[in-house]
Amino acid sequence: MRLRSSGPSPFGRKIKIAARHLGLMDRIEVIATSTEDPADPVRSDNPLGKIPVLILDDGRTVYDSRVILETLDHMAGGDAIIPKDWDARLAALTLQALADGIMDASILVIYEARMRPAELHHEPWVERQRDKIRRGLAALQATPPDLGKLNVGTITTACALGYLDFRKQVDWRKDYPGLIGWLDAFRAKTGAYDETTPH
Ligand SMILES: N[C@@H](CCC(=O)N[C@@H](CS)C(=O)NCC(=O)O)C(=O)O
Repeated sequence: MRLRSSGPSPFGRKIKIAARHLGLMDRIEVIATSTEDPADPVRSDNPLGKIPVLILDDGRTVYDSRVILETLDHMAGGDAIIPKDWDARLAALTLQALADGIMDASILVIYEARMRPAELHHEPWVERQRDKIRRGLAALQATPPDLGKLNVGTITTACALGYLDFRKQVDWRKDYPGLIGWLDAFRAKTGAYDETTPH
């Protein structure tokens, strides 16, 4: 299989952590992808032009990160990173939605600076995105996710914190210190987090 992704992509990191954790990474070749290059083939694999995209051995293309994780869970026999038990499943999927939302807002903060001319930069809109990040982090700190068995929710939460460490949209370590121990505990559970740190 081939995975279109980039080193810094937090959504791509979800896939890399999950694939390593499930022992599937040796079946995946990572193809460096630039979503900003109009000539990059990613746009023919995913009309949205977004990464990650997983290209299966039979040629089917799978996106977005949630569906790819669903696919990896299926390949690992099911109940691997997406719990079968309904209550646990609901909690994991909702946590994934929250952490994905933090990453969406975090990416928009970066894109505002990178993609829009400085004279069009609109600070209230950026603050609105930062507020989403802060509310998300506050919710996570208030009820730290259970780390018993890694799942799509906890993997995505770790990626969200890692992306904020990398791009520094907010200083979560100062403002939400209760999450520092959580991330350390996640890292202790799987080497895949440190192996996929963006540089
Ligand atoms: N919902 C998507 C979000 C993916 C996403 O936003 N990826 C970013 C890079 S981390 C991207 O491709 N951005 C390019 C663009 O929005 O055009 C997922 O879960 O995979």
